[in-house]
Amino acid sequence: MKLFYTPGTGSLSPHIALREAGLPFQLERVSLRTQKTETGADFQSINPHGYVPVLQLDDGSHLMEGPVILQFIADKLPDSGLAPAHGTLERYRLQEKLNFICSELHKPFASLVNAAYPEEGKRITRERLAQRFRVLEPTLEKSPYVMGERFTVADVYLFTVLSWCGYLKVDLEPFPALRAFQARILERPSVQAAMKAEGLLR
Ligand SMILES: N[C@@H](CCC(=O)N[C@@H](CS)C(=O)NCC(=O)O)C(=O)O
Repeated sequence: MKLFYTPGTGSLSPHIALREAGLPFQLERVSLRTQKTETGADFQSINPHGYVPVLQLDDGSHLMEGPVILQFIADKLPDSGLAPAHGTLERYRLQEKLNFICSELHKPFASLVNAAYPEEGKRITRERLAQRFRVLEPTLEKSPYVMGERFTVADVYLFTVLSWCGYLKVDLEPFPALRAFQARILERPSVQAAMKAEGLLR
């Protein structure tokens, strides 16, 4: 498998998941600006939407959309516990969390990185994110992970999204449980290794 990634973006979550699962994989860096990969490939021919992550499977086909890629990786190694078994209510709970993180947290951040987006719009986005965090906070006060006592791919996704808060001026100060969660996930060897490989940590 090969992960097309851009350092520090949403592709960090499948990158961490691949390391958590201990699966063999290659990385190919993508410039979102030029839409070229590090080998000179035209990224639009890999994902016509032009966004990461993309996972290239061993048959050469490409899998898109972060929450789906995360579940695919987890299912490669069911014993890892990175996702509950298919068909269980817990699996739907995981999908509920992944969908929430993707649509209610990840996507709003896109407006904060868009230089053309008006400041008033960015202020409203930051307020909306704070509303979402207020609801998430009690969950992480009670339990170490998004799904409770068990570490899953939802945690690597939430960790990745929260890592953008600092430089995009989304205030996590009022959310100590979210900050403790970040610190807890950052300690994992898979997270350290992925962040080092992406040049985000020394
Ligand atoms: N729906 C996609 C969205 C992925 C996404 O927004 N990726 C960002 C990086 S975090 C990106 O590549 N943006 C560049 C672009 O949209 O042109 C997913 O869930 O994987």
